[in-house]
Amino acid sequence: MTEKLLLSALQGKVTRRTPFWFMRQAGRYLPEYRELRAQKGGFLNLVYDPLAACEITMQPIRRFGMDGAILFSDILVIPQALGQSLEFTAGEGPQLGDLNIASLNPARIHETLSPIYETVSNIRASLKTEGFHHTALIGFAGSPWTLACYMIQGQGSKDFGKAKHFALQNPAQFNALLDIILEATIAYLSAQVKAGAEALQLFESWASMADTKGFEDWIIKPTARIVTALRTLHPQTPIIGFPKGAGAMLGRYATETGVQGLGIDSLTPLNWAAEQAPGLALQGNLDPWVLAAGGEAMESRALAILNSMKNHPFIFNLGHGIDKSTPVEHVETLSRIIKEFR
Ligand code: 1CP
Repeated sequence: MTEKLLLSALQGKVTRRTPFWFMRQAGRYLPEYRELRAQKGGFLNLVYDPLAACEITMQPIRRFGMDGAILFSDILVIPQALGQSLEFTAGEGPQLGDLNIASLNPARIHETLSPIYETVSNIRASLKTEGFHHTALIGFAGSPWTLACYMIQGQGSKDFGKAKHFALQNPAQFNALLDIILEATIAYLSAQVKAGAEALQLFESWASMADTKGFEDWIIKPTARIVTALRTLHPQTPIIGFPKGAGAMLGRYATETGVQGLGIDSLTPLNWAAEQAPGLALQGNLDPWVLAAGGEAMESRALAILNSMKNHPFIFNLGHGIDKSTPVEHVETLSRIIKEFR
């Protein structure tokens, strides 16, 4: 059996070659993605189409041979499955409808989400039939705080001010909302594992919006509950937490949530992160704009990352998602640099 290096790293092993994948590795920088999206008439049509979403997941794997294939979906399908309306208008990002916490129903999420489980099993089958035996299938969800930010704010935001106001002024209602999201997330991720996901990532994209107390209450505690529940249901399935912008709270996230892997953003030194996170695999952290720019700056920074982590369980990734302006050739070059590094 071919060793899946990404899973070995998440078991705490230093691997013979550094496994890699890139956040947003499927998406608009790829011409074959833009073509399929135009055909299907919109992002959510792709997400709920198990054949199209599988195809899109496979597109970057065929080109670059990553060690991780991440399910093509979005974190905002959970609010939608809970009953809040969701739209993606071209060029404008997500728009969520009015939030009525009392009407959200975690018991019914599978009615909306079952096509996504079918996508997961399709991807697992495609990886096998297309011969990508070294590639692990990564399922994912947004973490409760980040999802609550979108659900209250109704859209992306520079400060999520409305969401923070709500959290601070209505703690009981806010905690009820976190609990609902948490329950849905456990059920959703467990279903992804049953359908074939081999590792899971929790995206806490807006960790930087909390203060230190909020970080404990809204980020660490709910994440720990999700991790405990999933590790009980699926003890073999490692979980990567990615608290983007956690800063000096990274160590507490690493030691108190129970995750096996830690995603690192581009402004956090990897060596410092390793000290904060004893026993955990690290994943990161090339700036996506360094990838977009390419050239010598990209090569030297990529090699510096690889060298600094060569004796540590490590998965090469970006510090955030690939930008749509990124030339495909830069992704090719970076993939080659990582694969050839020893
Ligand atoms: O084609 C398009 O126009 C849609 C662009 C797009 C894509 C390709 C969106 C809209 N989402 C995605 C896919 C996606 N989203 C994946 C697929 C797997 C892969 O990495 O290849 C994943 C893991 C996500 C997760 C996601 N969605 C996050 C967490 C990661 C991050 O970027 O911080 C977040 C915050 C979202 C919300 C979202 N979805 C899409 C946009 C433009 C946004 C950001 C909205 C905002 O805050 O303004």
